[in-house]
Amino acid sequence: MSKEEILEKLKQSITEMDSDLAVEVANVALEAEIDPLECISEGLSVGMKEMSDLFDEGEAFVPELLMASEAFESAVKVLTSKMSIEEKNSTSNGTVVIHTVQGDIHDIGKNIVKTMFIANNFTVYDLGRDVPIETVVEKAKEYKADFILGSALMTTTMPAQRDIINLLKEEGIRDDFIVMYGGAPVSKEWCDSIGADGYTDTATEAVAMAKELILKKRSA
Ligand code: B12
Repeated sequence: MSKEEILEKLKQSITEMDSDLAVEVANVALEAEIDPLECISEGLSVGMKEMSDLFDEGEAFVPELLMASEAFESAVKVLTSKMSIEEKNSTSNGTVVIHTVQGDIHDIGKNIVKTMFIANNFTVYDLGRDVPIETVVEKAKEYKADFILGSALMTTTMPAQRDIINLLKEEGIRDDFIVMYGGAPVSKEWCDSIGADGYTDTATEAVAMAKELILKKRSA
């Protein structure tokens, strides 16, 4: 199989919600020594985006989205198993505390973002979903995080993103962290209005932005 065929098959394994196929093709990709990151961003993530779009058009439903995300995670497990061995000795790009905000249990997108950060050699602490504002701030301090990453999938839970920033300000530690937010209803305008440092609507762009922001911070 050519690289293009492998990427296409990885995408297909997600849109067909087929975990067995996802694992099988991930193994083929490893054997063919195709960059695991490319497999995730140009294969699996493309499939996940297609599933999200199908949902928005009323052509796919929640159980299908969940099965697709299971296939996604099974393939990522295979793809990153080799990477972790290769990259054992390399330095972390930064420490990340990631969560889904208080009151919100949607974590499919958060898990994709987490996967991409782990795959790009960040040290990631996943606090889970429905995480109280105070816990996010406490854990960010405890882990000496460079980044606070937060996902919100409902308009009713977005205000928790603002409250986290306000709590950081109250404690006088706002500038200790790079705060990036995302999730379907979240926008750049919202993030600017609450004083977040970054917003992207895909996990791949989030990694690129994080690398840029930390470089800027370290050279400031
Ligand atoms: C799957 C789903 C569920 C699943 C969640 C399973 C799970 N483990 O996550 C279940 C069935 C449990 C569920 C429950 C509910 N849901 Co729901 N759900 C969805 C659905 C269909 C898809 C969300 C999803 O996973 N998308 C796919 C992922 C890959 O996309 P994503 O999260 O946007 O992530 C990408 C980007 O946004 C970005 N990103 C994400 N996070 C971050 C973070 C950072 C830092 C960055 C930079 C980027 C980034 O990168 C990701 C990958 O590229 C959406 C509809 C939609 N179109 O969003 C409704 C939706 C979010 N749900 C909704 C609702 C109302 C609910 C419920 C309240 C329903 C109910 N009455 O019980 C409950 C919520 C309970 C709660 N307290 O949270 C509404 C929210 C409406 C609103 N107020 O805004 C939506 C929009 C559906 C609708 N149209 O009404 N839901």
